[in-house]
Amino acid sequence: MSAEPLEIHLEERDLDRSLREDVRVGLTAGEKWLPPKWFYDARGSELFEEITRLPEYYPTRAERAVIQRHASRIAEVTGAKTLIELGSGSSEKTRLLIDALSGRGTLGTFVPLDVSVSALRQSTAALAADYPRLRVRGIVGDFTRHLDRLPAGGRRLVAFLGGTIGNLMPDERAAFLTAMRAALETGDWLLLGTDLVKDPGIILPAYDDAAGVTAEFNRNVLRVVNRELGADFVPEEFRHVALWDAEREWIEMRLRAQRSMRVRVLDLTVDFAEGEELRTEVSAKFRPEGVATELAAAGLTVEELWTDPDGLFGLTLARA
Ligand code: AVJ
Repeated sequence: MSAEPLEIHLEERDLDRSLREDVRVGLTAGEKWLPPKWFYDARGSELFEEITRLPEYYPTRAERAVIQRHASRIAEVTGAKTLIELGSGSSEKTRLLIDALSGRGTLGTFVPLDVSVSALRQSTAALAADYPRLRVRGIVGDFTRHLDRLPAGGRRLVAFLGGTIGNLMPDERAAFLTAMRAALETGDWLLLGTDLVKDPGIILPAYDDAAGVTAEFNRNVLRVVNRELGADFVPEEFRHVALWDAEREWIEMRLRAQRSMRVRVLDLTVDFAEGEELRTEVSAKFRPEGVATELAAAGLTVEELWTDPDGLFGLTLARA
């Protein structure tokens, strides 16, 4: 089967409207910020794929190792007929789940959901080619807004991998998990990947690699704003900064203005003092007991919580 046409729940003009809103709110705030979802245009999605192959970026390899080890158990416990993946990107690691669920003969449909049309086009075409008997229904959407549009019925397993949940702020995370529970039927499953708290000496290089790929990924958000909204950021004049917040146990990525700058965007004039920083991402790290508490607070029951052999990354299977 070839992939079905993408179902679009985020039209160009919704995207444009929410980017404008985010830019207006974030760049006029006392401490300037932009949400991380705007990294992922075609170039940003490619840069992220490149990050996943860097020696310093352990999360992707660690998560793949946990999934590999427990995929057959996940297939056995869930018996899922429909696998939904939120923020699916390339869906590379998800192939392990597709293989395990297909091996048990239960899986009929795979539904990747992502904001990036380019990433979805590629992943759905590749999956449809490699899994001719699988129905592949890509959805262009935002996992913080479109959980009510997921296909209904039939023993569903929702995978939210990569530690992407860590990109939500704590209040957004709680709202997301509650919305997730509401979107599921009792008996459906959630498979959640979370990066774990560990020595910052391991975490920091993952967000500040020697080859400078993460720095380019970070600056890409300025290129997106320039292109989409006609802004005049000079990305090269911003330095990539990654820092570990020990209290909140999260990584922040920021862009530091190397000189004072005036940027025009929309009808705004945005001034940066020399050294002023724009926060572009929070990537929270978790403790296993914290994951369980947050899931329980949303009405989800933990069935299993696994980590990779090095204890770097967590994978939780929870039941609605
Ligand atoms: C894919 C969102 C989980 O937070 O680690 C990689 C994105 N940012 N390097 C992460 C990211 C900087 C990544 N997530």
